[in-house]
Amino acid sequence: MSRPRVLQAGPAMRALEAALAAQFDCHSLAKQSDPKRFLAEQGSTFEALVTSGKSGADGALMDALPALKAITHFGVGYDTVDVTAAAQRGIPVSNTPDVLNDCVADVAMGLLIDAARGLSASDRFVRRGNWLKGPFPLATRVSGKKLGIAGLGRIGQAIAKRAQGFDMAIRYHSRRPVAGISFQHEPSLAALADWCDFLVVIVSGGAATKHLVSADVIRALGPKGYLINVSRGSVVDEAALVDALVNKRIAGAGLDVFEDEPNVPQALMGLDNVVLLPHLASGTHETRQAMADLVMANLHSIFDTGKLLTPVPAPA
Ligand code: NAP
Ligand code: 8YV
Repeated sequence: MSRPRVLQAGPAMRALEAALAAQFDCHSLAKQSDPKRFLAEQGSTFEALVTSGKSGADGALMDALPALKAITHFGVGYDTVDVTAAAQRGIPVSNTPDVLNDCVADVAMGLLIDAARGLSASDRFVRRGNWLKGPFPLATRVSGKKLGIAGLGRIGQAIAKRAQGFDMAIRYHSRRPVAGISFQHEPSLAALADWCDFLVVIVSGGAATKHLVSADVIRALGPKGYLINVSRGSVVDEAALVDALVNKRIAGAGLDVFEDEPNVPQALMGLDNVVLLPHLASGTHETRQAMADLVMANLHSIFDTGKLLTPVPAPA
């Protein structure tokens, strides 16, 4: 029996590419010398598309793949997949939820502690030989402080669990209160920013959350507040954040994501009040392998049962 034909939209981790090649008749669109011509000649033969945050999938690509039974997305945040276009064409979409909660929450706490205690900045201080000239300046305490979480979903709850170990008081913002959660729900993100010492952002990306962390929210955080963003760069008004960091109108920030990755605003490069990470929160061998396994499991499920294992919700 011939193996189902699967199209890979862009590059993927080596282990996923190997599994795709071994288990399906898989072809990479990015590796074609003329992707448009390739789609015109062979697009109708593909039954599944594998994509990622970087490659995404728009309606035009879906139109070029008329036999598509599913889109499987490597990553939980699927904001670069046009889910409305997929729903209109009856194509289900899967993502990779839950398997990355722990690693992303670990990095959120790591960024928070680094931003407050200046770990990265003090490492630079030692390497520059500055310790020989005097002590590193005092920093900000983390334990027992007030934590605001924007987005108390799967990862937000894993962050809250860790923060409880640091005796932090926790409140959260989302559109709806989460059932069965005792932390106080705050309907206004600006009010949450005003209350907390640390605001961790872990909402979903996309049009609905674009610049949710606005200049007003950053203002409400104030000169003693820290912003930690592990969700998507689009969620924060980056120009307003850069302005606040440069002019010390917030105490600091820890950022894993940016509006125009991998481009990071030049104005942040020389600042010690911001920790800059290259979108690595899920980037451990164990978690990325679990994400790849879930992509493969979704593909087998759609071909064996006609259903995805971890479908994303239908667009509103
Ligand atoms: P999730 O379980 O779906 O949680 C998303 C949360 O965002 C929910 O609490 C949701 O609550 C809230 N939310 C959504 N739209 C909102 C809006 N307009 N205003 C306020 N709150 C809103 O998702 P998850 O698995 O925790 O993942 C969250 C996001 O983290 C992903 O979508 C992805 O973008 C990002 N992420 C980043 C990395 C990284 O490497 N840095 C890794 C993994 C995930 P309501 O629906 O009630 O509003
Ligand atoms: C990955 C992510 O870095 O899952 C997500 O939403 O942002 C990260 O886990 C990304 O998906 C890899 O393409």
